[in-house]
Amino acid sequence: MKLLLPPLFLVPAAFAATAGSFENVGDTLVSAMMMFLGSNDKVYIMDKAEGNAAQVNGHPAWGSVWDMATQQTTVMDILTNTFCSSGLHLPNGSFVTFGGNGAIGPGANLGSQRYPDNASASWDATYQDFDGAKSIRLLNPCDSSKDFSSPECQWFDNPAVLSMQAKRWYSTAEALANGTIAIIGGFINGGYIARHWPPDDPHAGTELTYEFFPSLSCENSFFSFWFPYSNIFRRSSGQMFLQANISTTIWNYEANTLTPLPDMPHGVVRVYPASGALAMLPMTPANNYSQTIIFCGGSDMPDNAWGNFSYPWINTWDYPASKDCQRITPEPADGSSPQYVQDDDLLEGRTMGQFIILPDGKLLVVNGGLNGTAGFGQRNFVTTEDEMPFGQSYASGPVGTPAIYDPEAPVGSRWSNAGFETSPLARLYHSSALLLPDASVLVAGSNPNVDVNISSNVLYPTQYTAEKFYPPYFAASTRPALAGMPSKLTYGGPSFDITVPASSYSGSGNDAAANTAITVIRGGWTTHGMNMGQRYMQLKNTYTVNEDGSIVLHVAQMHPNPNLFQPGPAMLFVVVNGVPSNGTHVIIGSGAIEQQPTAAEAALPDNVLLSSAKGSAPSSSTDNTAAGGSQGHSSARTAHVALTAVISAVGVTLLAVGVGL
Ligand SMILES: *[C@@H]1O[C@H](CO)[C@@H](O)[C@H](O)[C@H]1NC(C)=O
Ligand SMILES: *[C@@H]1O[C@H](CO)[C@@H](O)[C@H](O)[C@H]1NC(C)=O
Ligand SMILES: *[C@@H]1O[C@H](CO)[C@@H](O)[C@H](O)[C@H]1NC(C)=O
Ligand SMILES: *[C@@H]1O[C@H](CO)[C@@H](O)[C@H](O)[C@H]1NC(C)=O
Ligand SMILES: *[C@@H]1O[C@H](CO)[C@@H](O)[C@H](O)[C@H]1NC(C)=O
Ligand SMILES: *[C@@H]1O[C@H](CO)[C@@H](O)[C@H](O)[C@H]1NC(C)=O
Ligand SMILES: *[C@@H]1O[C@H](CO)[C@@H](O)[C@H](O)[C@H]1NC(C)=O
Ligand SMILES: *[C@@H]1O[C@H](CO)[C@@H](O)[C@H](O)[C@H]1NC(C)=O
Ligand SMILES: *[C@@H]1O[C@H](CO)[C@@H](O)[C@H](O)[C@H]1NC(C)=O
Ligand SMILES: [Cu+2]
Repeated sequence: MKLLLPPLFLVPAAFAATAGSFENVGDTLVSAMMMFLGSNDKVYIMDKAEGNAAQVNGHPAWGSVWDMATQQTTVMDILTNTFCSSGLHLPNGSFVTFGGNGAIGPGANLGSQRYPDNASASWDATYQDFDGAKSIRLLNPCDSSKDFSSPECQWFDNPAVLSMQAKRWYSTAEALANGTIAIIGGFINGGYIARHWPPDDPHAGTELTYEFFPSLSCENSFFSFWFPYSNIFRRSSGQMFLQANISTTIWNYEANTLTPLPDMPHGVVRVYPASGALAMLPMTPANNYSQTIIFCGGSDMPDNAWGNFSYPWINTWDYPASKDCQRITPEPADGSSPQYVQDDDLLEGRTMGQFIILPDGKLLVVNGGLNGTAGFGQRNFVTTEDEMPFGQSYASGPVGTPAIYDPEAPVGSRWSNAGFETSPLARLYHSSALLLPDASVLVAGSNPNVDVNISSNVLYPTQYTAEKFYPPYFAASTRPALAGMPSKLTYGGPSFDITVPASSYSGSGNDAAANTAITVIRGGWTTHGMNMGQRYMQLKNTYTVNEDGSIVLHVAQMHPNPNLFQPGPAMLFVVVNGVPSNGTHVIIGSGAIEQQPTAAEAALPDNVLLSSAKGSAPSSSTDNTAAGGSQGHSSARTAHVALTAVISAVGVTLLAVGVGL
């Protein structure tokens, strides 16, 4: 039977991508506490072991995979409890996750079958999860050419075969330049904060060692305790930048030395459970690939409020989260001592905000709450279980409006949320976000509940709905479509060409060429407001504008220092007039865990402009400074300017940054 519908219903509204809006993009089946982009078409999702309705192999699922094209989700079996693990990419594009909680059953009670002498056999009969505290779980992402149900596409998770030396819950993972992963700290059994409590507890409930994957060598640190989910970035010199509580330190793990840097200003804590947003700002030719870290939000609760390890000693949900933002460059190029620099305040206070670096070099902050902190509990020090006003949540006031930060804009005008929709969904504790290849941002999860709670009277339920947020560049009518995108990038070495057809931009070819950036983004492995491994590097380029209006971009490989952008998977974007192409999946480096081959940067050919380029005013073919007036506004849009002017000097300077400090 043929149905006659009014014309309104014939307009295809599905997959409409309106700039500044949210769109529901499916049910994640498990709550998306952790996510990563596997290949270019699938996002892998992990929850804690809990009573999700979705079943796999006869038990509730806590793993799933979301397909970008169909927006359909499939459950995946994971053996061990992934609750608050850490994770990272490997050089070959695989991903690995570390640690988690013990085997738990309904209500997060410890498993019904316990083998105290054998953690790897500890198991719960209802949820059928094994102890995940020492787990190492590996996933080799399969693209659509493979049969997804085959074992090679599934999680490898077998504690009897592969596990860490120590129990690590809320550990941090950061890669070394050869692709080895350092797995750092973590709680032993969990708590609200790491604290010497009772005061004679020698290690504040935390694991004092760090270890490496895949070697599994385990080392003693000299820290008195590790903060859960410490904020850690590897620096260009190869040492680690470490920030926790209000302390900041450079950790040279090879020499086992600490070099203290200034404390975080205004007493704002950014690490879990204060959970400020943090990211390394784009490394660009214009900033000479310097590494600057930004922290925004978190909490400046007074010391007593953080409680006694078990739970907070105030009603956190009444305590406003911080608006404060700070930047720090751990290795200033001029050799000066690193200092925190006050940045523009967030538009509103946020705990559990999360930075997603966009292809155009701006940063989106999503998720989080106006008051309180991360974490959940059945009570706190002053409130009993039935008096918790926001259920089990230690935060309140979900912030559903994203905001965008332009690191190149003048101080005082870096933040904006103009035209952004407010999501009706609370994204509080255990929510996550990730950049997708279409340059939208996937936002999912939220579950400030000890076990699944979707009852009608819970304010912040276990959230299964995923949304896409469409950044402002979705207003463009045309997205660049490219030819010649590579699938691998090397550290230095021969340049390559990418062709932008005339149909991929509007306006003058010369202007478009001058206003193009080639950017490499690693979205990272996301949980708890962090994207472990998130990086952005703009490649140097020059260009030739052809008669037919097509633009050939002559593109340099990655900066030759693998410490800046460790080996492994990433997305390559071309951003023309501020509008990104779709991202292409690329592997940075050799694909193996080894000292990465590096080469000198190749010289790029001079720019060739066209006097009669499509729609263009006549322009000298040697005029390399055509767009110089816009320098300093957006790195992705204008960084080529610095490059074309100092093309021969830059390589030397960059190498000096890499090894000189
Ligand atoms: C990727 O590397 C890891 C670590 O070396 C290895 O265990 C895994 O099997 C590799 N994946 C593939 C598909 O070769
Ligand atoms: C611990 O449990 C694992 C998994 O069931 C088993 O393979 C292993 O033999 C056990 N080890 C000991 C010492 O009992
Ligand atoms: C953070 O450091 C301060 C100053 O050393 C200390 O008093 C406080 O207890 C620490 N906070 C936490 C949450 O450990
Ligand atoms: C980058 O290096 C160039 C060349 O040495 C120098 O002129 C420029 O000031 C540097 N830029 C920054 C942001 O440090
Ligand atoms: C924290 O304080 C509460 C209330 O006094 C107490 O029940 C709990 O055992 C304490 N936790 C620790 C680790 O001392
Ligand atoms: C869900 O949360 C509500 C509101 O806090 C509470 O009354 C209810 O008992 C919870 N249900 C479960 C299954 O925990
Ligand atoms: C957040 O805290 C402020 C200050 O205590 C309070 O006025 C406000 O009502 C709180 N917001 C929510 C959603 O509870
Ligand atoms: C970008 O990818 C989307 C699918 O996610 C596709 O519909 C679109 O056509 C692609 N655009 C270009 C310019 O390749
Ligand atoms: C990777 O680098 C670390 C630190 O320099 C070193 O300990 C390790 O042996 C290296 N691994 C490989 C496979 O080169
Ligand atoms: Cu958590």
